[in-house]
Amino acid sequence: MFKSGFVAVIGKPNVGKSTLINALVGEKVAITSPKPQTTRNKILGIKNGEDYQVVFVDTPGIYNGQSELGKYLKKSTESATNDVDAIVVLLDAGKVTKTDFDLIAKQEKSPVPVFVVINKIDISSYEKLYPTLAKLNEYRFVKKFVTLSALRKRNIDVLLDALLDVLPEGPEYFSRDQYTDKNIRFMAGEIIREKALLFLQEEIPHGIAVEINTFKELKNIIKINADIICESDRHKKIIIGSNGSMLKKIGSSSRGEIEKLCEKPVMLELFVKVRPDWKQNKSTLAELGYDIKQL
Ligand SMILES: Nc1nc2c(ncn2[C@@H]2O[C@H](COP(=O)(O)OP(=O)(O)OP(=O)(O)O)[C@@H](O)[C@H]2O)c(=O)[nH]1
Ligand SMILES: [Mg+2]
Repeated sequence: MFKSGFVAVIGKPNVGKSTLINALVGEKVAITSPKPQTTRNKILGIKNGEDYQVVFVDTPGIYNGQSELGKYLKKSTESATNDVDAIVVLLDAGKVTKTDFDLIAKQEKSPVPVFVVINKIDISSYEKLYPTLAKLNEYRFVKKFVTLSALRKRNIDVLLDALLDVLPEGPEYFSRDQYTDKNIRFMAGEIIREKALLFLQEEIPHGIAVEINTFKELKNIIKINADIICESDRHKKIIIGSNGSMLKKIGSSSRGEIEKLCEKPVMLELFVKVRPDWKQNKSTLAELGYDIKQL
């Protein structure tokens, strides 16, 4: 019997949803960063086994921002739990709060099995976790609780096996050599955003977006021209850095990773542009890949 299905992974920002999906799939499907609100799109990560195909749906962290971008993120997360075969609510072992309990409680009416997964056990002790686990036990509708470390890849199989237990018999939704629904052009933009998130400090990362202007795959090289979009001249100056040092750092580390992904040399031209209202303007958002109408 061939089993398949969709599994949505939801949770607060920064709990490790993207890290977990990368670990489950065994490939880098989604970018990750120590800063919250890293993921902005629904991204599919496909895990192919001999007799199964599990399609994981990565989602933006639960967020109540009032900007048009905030509305897009919220809708993205909410729509991700429609038409799936199982839901994973992910928690950070060291930072369980009322928001997590509310999110779990909200799944009670879900028609599909709900799993609660406690991540980052590598940096938390079981003693500290006891009160949380005791409280979680009150949610009788939860199919199974799993504790794991997505980063250290501990107990990942336990979760996968539990999910396979509940998945129905089904078709191959994607070809077996495919591990994500996104193309290289999208991934390139995300990699640039990941490096910017990594190197930039404070409020700037949340105010940036990346637009790929051209992506030309030639025989021996890939030529990419991209803009980092930011909200003010002050941010632009910081992103460029003194003598262009910050932009160079973001560019060269992005280029290295895109080259690894494409197995080809990459020529990356990176610019910084100011668009003060990009988070509020629906048509700009759509151009940047955050089109609420497509959700
Ligand atoms: N120590 C530890 N860190 C982890 C673990 N899993 C994820 N992290 C770290 O937590 C941070 C956030 O991880 P992400 O995977 O980006 O979190 P996310 O839930 O996808 O975040 P958003 O996309 O912003 O909602 C990163 O710095 C990860 O390296 C883990 O098991 N242990
Ligand atoms: Mg994420």
